[in-house]
Amino acid sequence: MCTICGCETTPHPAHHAPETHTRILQLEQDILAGNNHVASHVREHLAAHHTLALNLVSSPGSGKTTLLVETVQRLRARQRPVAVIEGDQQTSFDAERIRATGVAAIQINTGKGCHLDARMVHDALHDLPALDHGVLMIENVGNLVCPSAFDLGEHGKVLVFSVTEGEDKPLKYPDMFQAASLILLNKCDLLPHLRFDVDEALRFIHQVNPDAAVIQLSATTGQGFDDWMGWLERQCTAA
Ligand SMILES: Nc1nc2c(ncn2[C@@H]2O[C@H](COP(=O)(O)OP(=O)(O)OP(=O)(O)O)[C@@H](O)[C@H]2O)c(=O)[nH]1
Ligand SMILES: [Mg+2]
Repeated sequence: MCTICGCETTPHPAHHAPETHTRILQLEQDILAGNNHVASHVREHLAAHHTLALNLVSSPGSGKTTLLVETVQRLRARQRPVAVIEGDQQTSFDAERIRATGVAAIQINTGKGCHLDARMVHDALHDLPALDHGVLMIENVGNLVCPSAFDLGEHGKVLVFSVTEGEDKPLKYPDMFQAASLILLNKCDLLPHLRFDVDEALRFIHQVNPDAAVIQLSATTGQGFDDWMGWLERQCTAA
């Protein structure tokens, strides 16, 4: 149940009297504190195995799974242990796309929920091999709002922002853009066919998150992947 956006059965605070707001805010704080507690266990497990964990967030269809399919194959070619946790409301399509590469993947279906939480990741880790000095990729549910509030025990959030979404998304969804350590500007192969101003998008990104690193790439052509893999290797070393 998500008290951040009111998905599933929880009513949104805006629809309630002030005294109810207080109660809902308390509930939100309790849920986030409980989540953070489990996230710290996940972080301990990852640290014990020197595993880098990244939480891939984006709007639906920005190219997370396409990017992951290409990325896990390149990591395997570099002898990096790698596994994927896939989050979607329904279907196991994305986990099947990952498993087709030979990489272990766990699919989590959140039903009416709009984000992964730390408990889901914690439980999925029981079904994955240990990834000593490797990488755990977590593809969150496609949603630019709620996943920003939930720590999964990851080292960082990587936001996949595709050029078909419009330059204004950093200003419309600032929480998610602020939460990201790295922003992958995806589908750059389509730029010649779109009216998307890259400079303006970069300006908006840095307006809400001045420290964000940005890599321009294409998950389908492989353009920009050397920079992305280089960034990953540096994070692995740090982890
Ligand atoms: N042209 C182009 N298309 C891309 C690129 N990356 C992904 N796509 C296409 O975008 C569509 C969505 O890609 P997915 O990888 O399924 O996106 P996703 O973010 O995993 O989607 P959800 O899991 O549903 O949120 C597919 O048709 C992909 O082929 C890219 O770099 N360039
Ligand atoms: Mg996907």
